[in-house]
Amino acid sequence: MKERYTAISRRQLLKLATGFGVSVGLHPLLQRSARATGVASPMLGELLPIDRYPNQIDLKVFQEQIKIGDRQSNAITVNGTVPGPVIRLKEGQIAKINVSNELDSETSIHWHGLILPATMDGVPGISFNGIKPKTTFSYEFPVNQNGTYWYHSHSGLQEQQGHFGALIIDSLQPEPFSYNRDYVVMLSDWTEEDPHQVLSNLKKVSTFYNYQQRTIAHFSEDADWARMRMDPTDIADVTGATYTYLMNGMAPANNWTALFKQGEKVRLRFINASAMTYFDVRIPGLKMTVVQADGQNVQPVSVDEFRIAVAETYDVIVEPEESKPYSIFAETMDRSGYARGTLSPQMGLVAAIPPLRTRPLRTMADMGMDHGSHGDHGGHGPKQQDKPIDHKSPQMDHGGHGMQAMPNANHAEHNMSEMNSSPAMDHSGHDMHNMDTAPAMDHSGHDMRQMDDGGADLGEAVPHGPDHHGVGNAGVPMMVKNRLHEPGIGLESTPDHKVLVYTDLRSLEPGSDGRSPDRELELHLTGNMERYMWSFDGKKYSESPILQFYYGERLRLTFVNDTMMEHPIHLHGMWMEIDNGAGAYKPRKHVLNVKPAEKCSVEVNVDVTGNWAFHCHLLYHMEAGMMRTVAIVERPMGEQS
Ligand SMILES: [Cu+2]
Repeated sequence: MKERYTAISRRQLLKLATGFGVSVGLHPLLQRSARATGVASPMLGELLPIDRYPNQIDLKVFQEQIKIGDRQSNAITVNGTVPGPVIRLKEGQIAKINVSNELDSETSIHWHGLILPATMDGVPGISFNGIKPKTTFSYEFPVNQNGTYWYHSHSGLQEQQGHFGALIIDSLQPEPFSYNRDYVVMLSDWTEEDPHQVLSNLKKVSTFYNYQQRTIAHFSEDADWARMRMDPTDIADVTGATYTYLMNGMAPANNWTALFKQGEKVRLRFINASAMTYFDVRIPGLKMTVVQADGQNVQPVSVDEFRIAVAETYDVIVEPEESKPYSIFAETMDRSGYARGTLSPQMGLVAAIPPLRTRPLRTMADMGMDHGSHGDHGGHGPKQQDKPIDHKSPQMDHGGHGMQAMPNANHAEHNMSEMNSSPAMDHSGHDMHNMDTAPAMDHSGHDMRQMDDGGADLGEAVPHGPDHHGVGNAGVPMMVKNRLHEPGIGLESTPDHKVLVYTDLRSLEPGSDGRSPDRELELHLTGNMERYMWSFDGKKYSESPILQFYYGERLRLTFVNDTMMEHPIHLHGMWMEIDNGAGAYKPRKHVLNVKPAEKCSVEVNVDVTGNWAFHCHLLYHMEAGMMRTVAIVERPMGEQS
């Protein structure tokens, strides 16, 4: 709450923090959270050196009224705060974390990005039975990695209500970069609405929160978009119409502040803990050097801006040259709002807040109509096809076929001749096993050797396969292409302003496994926006088969995004090595943002056992069914490795 930030001076805060060896929440509920150790105040955000890592950490999950911005609202807190406390662990230790559920409903904590035993991963129904009301579950796992991670509830929609926090693992070895100050910058989206109400609003009217939607009169001109059951203004399902965007739990007006002294290097650990919101992050006047992505060291890249998908983390180092305040500005991808804080030589200073940029519109490329592309390796030049669609523009007929050829769920309408002969046209019996053997899975132009170069036929469009994935999929793009080198919607045209792209990410160390993948699974990201259905391969979680990974294999997972929205795809328990052309230096990530009409691949070393969650990290997409269980099984007899 507001008073929390102003009533106690920063010096007192630091005293508190250091006095306990580990700091505690600054909440009226101090007494109960004081029992927790190994945790730091989320509001403060600063990570101070600690001399002792606790053997045990106690977390308590409450439902209570807290103040966000200037309003009281109903939240689910961890140890009394939103975000919950920053948990500090040390690489090499055994983590023991006791989570007590003070709610009336089941809860859970998933340790996002951690490689640990499946039974400790914290997903009810997959990893364990959840934490029943008024009980405590003790998580215990070895900590075999370091970097910036986070934790959150994996029960229902609790994450939207504030049930998340940062998880920082200090490195055993000296880090390959240096800094004088170290801050967590946790971004989130907050609504005073009950998240179940939000979901039910979306189910009733998928554009419920899209106040920027064109007028009906205008929209009726856009018959082709309507036929695709899509709207070019549909950038985010849930927007600033209901959300307040927070930085370390603080609304823009509360101005979360990170202090620095002139000449210092400051590490900022950005974590996107949003339920639904992508942010574009910049600090006007400062270059940011990206040193970690998803907790993994990368070869440093200097950027002016980066997009952070839901659930991703990026660590950057900045060196403010002047002793003046700088705005830390996190603008939402749909330009409907922002989270904001200040990097400042002293408390109470503010810097100019940039105006929100123009709302972007979906393009031909997002609809899979950009088949004329010839591998735009440069990554930044706006191509003609990437311009927003304007019906008066001849781009609509670009390449010589009209929109009437766009396939959609109405099979009577589409006329792609090769579909008529394909066995995959039988939509009733679509399952993963069939997909592995169906001739239709051999997408044209797909060549394993080519892909071993990094899979990166960047920008080269290939036709979408014939399978439309049934009613769970409103339409498929005609052409899909690898878009890892593209900055993403709204960031295309930024001369003299470097925006991070996935092809910039190169692991600092080469991967230890030189094997080429011996098997490929292709998964389509599917949806029917009008009905707010989201799924993989047109089947929602409740009706989908378990996805089988073979123990010991190196697997290529290929994603084809049939929808016109970005999806942050998250695999639990195993790293995804992004096939971005970096060869042995593929970056390891736990979340991959897959752009509209994109086809891209990751490689996975299947070196764990058990069952794991695999899902879109947009909370309402996951809830609507965009999730699978991955089971690690023995390779079936007779299948070649
Ligand atoms: Cu999604």
